[in-house]
Formats: sequence, structure tokens, C-alpha cells
Amino acid sequence: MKIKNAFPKDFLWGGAIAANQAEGAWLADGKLPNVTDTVVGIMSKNPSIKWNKEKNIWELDLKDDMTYLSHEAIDFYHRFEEDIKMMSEMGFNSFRTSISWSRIFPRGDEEEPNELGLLFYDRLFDTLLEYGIAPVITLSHYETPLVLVGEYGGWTNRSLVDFFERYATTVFERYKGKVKYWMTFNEINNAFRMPYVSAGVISFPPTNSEKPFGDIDNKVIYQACHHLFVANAIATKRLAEIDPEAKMGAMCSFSALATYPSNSDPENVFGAMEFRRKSWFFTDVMCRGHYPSYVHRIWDEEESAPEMLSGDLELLKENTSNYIAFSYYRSAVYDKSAEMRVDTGGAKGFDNPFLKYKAPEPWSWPIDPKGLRYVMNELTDRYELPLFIVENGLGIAEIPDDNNEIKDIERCRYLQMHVQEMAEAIKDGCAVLGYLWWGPIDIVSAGTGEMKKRYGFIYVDRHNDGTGDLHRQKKDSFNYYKQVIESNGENIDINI
Ligand code: BGP
Repeated sequence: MKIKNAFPKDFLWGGAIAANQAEGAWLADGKLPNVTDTVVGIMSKNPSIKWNKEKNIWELDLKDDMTYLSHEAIDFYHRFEEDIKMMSEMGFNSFRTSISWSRIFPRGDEEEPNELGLLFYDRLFDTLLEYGIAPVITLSHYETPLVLVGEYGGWTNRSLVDFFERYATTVFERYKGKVKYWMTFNEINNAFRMPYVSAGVISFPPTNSEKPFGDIDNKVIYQACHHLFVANAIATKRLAEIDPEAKMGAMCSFSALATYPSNSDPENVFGAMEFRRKSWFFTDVMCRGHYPSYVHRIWDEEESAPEMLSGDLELLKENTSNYIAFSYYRSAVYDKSAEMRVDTGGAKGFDNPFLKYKAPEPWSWPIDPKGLRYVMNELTDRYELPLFIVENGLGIAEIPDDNNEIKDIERCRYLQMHVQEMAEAIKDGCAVLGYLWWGPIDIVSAGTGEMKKRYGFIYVDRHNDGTGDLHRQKKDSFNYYKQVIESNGENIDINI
């Protein structure tokens, strides 16, 4: 199967991880905990924290009966040279990860940064560049420092805008010339689905100290979102001042943009539109530079409009994103009779009878490559901005077979189908900067907190119970992705 000249010569091929899912070393070299260090799976409603009524703060409270795999993860912090060498062997010319904010400012409110944290990312970025791999960096991948949540109440507190500006300008100045593509908040549109990890939202002080999220309503979350939008605008402005060559992206989870009405019932068509607006809302603000008209009815009816300071709306208007980074895994179906449940991969409503393939059990996500083309065209029609697919992948519970091999043909097929549709989207007129496979090396799952849910072309010997020697080995898909990259997306035949 050949695709002729679809991808530009400077197309960025590679993979993406997140600090909290790969680095481990969760307290090394001065780092303090962040919100993901307190959960097993980002959908958790029971973070390992407790209310200290003497100090009036939330603080870490690890549970003996829980296994926090992300605390060691795959020890990328100490093994990144070996891992980057393997990614270079696949032909990567770009690689996304996040800077763990609490390595740079451990509490988040310090005046001065932690030099050991800065040094780690110096070494990481220098190693990538030595292999000709461009770093693509997320400033916060669900990694708000725990102190900023436990002592300040997270992003509902306007102070975090200033702390984030200090953090962002510190790393922009430090890594100027090394990082060309930045993005602010991973999947910022998950603020309503996962308010704790996404926006550090918590009851502060709690109405019931046993319930960290007891009295959170949409007004609280819209307030946090407004502060995130202002912080995003300020970071975009400061990056343009500090490193005009660099680009700042908005980053959203856009599987939910591929939400189809279950039939032609106008109720379902309109309902699907309203459900999709829950995602559009975020790029509307960050890429158009103002709050969209439809949100005002919601604010009026819910009494949930956020407090704004004078100058905020001008900041949003004058500092819009340079490109749109997004994750896409699958599509969903909206029906007025079904509750739209969401998880890290997107929304789950109705099964779609027209989709032929599903991911293997136990997650068995529907596989919808044309949904990617649909989302890319919709985004291009609405914003006419360059797109960057910074997460796409298939999680499978797999282990080496009796011959110590992993014959992951399903992963190759998933990749093949999505590369094909991406090529069609480019021919449709979509401007695409690159494609980064989520989890090119097995890492800890965000949604489940497990190692069992493996995305990698590289297997890592670590298991849900914490056992494993962390050795790395290639899966069959390693050579397949290498073939796709070296042909610049033209040769997508599967011959493994
Ligand atoms: C996205 C996150 C990633 C990644 C991905 C896959 O929401 O940005 O961190 O984990 O989901 O989800 P999971 O690991 O739960 O399969």
C-alpha cells in the first residue's frame, strides 16, 4: 500500500510521553509531589491526600494498600539516553514530553528555580538534539505542584497565573533555541471531566474533610479555566518575547470532537453539537481569542460566569495560539437516551455499529481512523491553523510470547489506518506539523495507573504489581514504524 507524496519533507514523525507517566524519580533532586503523584489513574476520585486542620491545607497521605506505579514509572529519569537511542533507531525527528513543573519549582511558589531540575532537562534536550530529534514540550501534563493545590486551592486561585508565568519564562529562557514547539496545558479541555488533575480543583477549605471534591460546581471550574486561559495567553506572549522562533500550541483531547449523532433525530443532532462544544470551547478561547457567544447562555442559566480582572479579555485577544496540538484515539456516538461517559481516550456513549474494528480487551476502544480525518478537517475549517497530532495510539495488554517476541500486528494496523487517513486530511487541505504516537515506549497508563495498558513499540519489563527488571525490548511494530518514517509515510505495507 503506497501513499504518494502526501507528507511534507519536514514532517515531524515521532512519539510522545509525559513526565509523570515515564520519569519516575518522583522525589529526586529536589522535586516535590504533583497532583498525579497522589492518584492511581487520573480519573481517580480518591487522591491520596488528607486535610490538615491545624494548618488548613491538604497534604500528601499515601495509602499502604495502593501501588503508585508512576512514582518509579519506567525510570526514564535515569534511562532516557538508552530510550532516546532506540527512538532514534526508529528514525524519530521529534519527541514530545513534559517538563515536570515541580522539578523546576518544587512547591510552585518559590522565587528561584531548582537548578538540579533545570539540569535534568538540559541533559534530556541536549541528548535529543544530538540524535537530531526536536523536543516538543508540554509545560504541564496534569502536573500542577501539589502545594499549589493543597495550600492555594489550585487554579481557582489567581496566584497560580503568576506562579505559572514565572515557571514558563524560566524554562523559555533556559531552553531558548533548544525547544521550538511548546504547548501549555495537556488536554486543557479535560478540566470539567478531571478537574483535580487537569486544573488542580479541590474543595478549599473542604466542606467535609473526607471529601476533597465535595462542593465543586461548574462556577468553580469555569473560574479555574479562566485562570488557565489567562496563564496560557501570558505564556504565549512571553514566549514570543523571549524566543520569537518558537511556537506555542493549544493542546486538547479531541477524540470527543469526533462525536456523531446516533441518528437523524434533530434532538440527537443538536445534542451532539452541544456535546462537541464542550471541546470547541477551549480552542475557541485560545485560538479565536474571545469567549464564544454560546457560553454566555450557559453562564446565565448556571450562574457560573467566572470573575475576570480588567485587561484579561485583551490578553486573550492579543495572544492566541500559533498551532493546535491534540490527542485523538477514537470516536463516540451521542444519543439523548445515553449518558456520555468519558475516559482518557475520549467519550463513551453508544456503540457505533458501523465501525468494523475494536481494540483488544479489556479496553476494546472502538477504532475509527476516518474520525481522525473528520476532526482534522473540522479544526482546519474552524481555525485555519497548523495542526499537530501529539497523541494517537493503541493500548494493549500484551507480554512477550514463548519465543520472547511481541507480535503486535493490531498496533501496526491501527498505525497504518491512521497514517492513511492523516494523508487524506493533508490532501483535503489540512496543514499538519507532525504525528507523534502516544507512548512509543511502554509507560504508566494515565487513565488506569497501570503498566498493563501498553502503547509502546518498545516493551518495558514492569508490571502492575511493581515487579519487573525494567529492561527494554523491541516489539514487531518497532520495525514497522521505522519503515513508515523512513519512507516519510509512503510505504505503509505491513510485512512483519
Ligand atoms: C491522554 C493523556 C495521555 C495518555 C493518553 C492515553 O488523555 O494525555 O497522558 O495517557 O490519554 O490514556 P491511557 O494512558 O489512560 O490509555
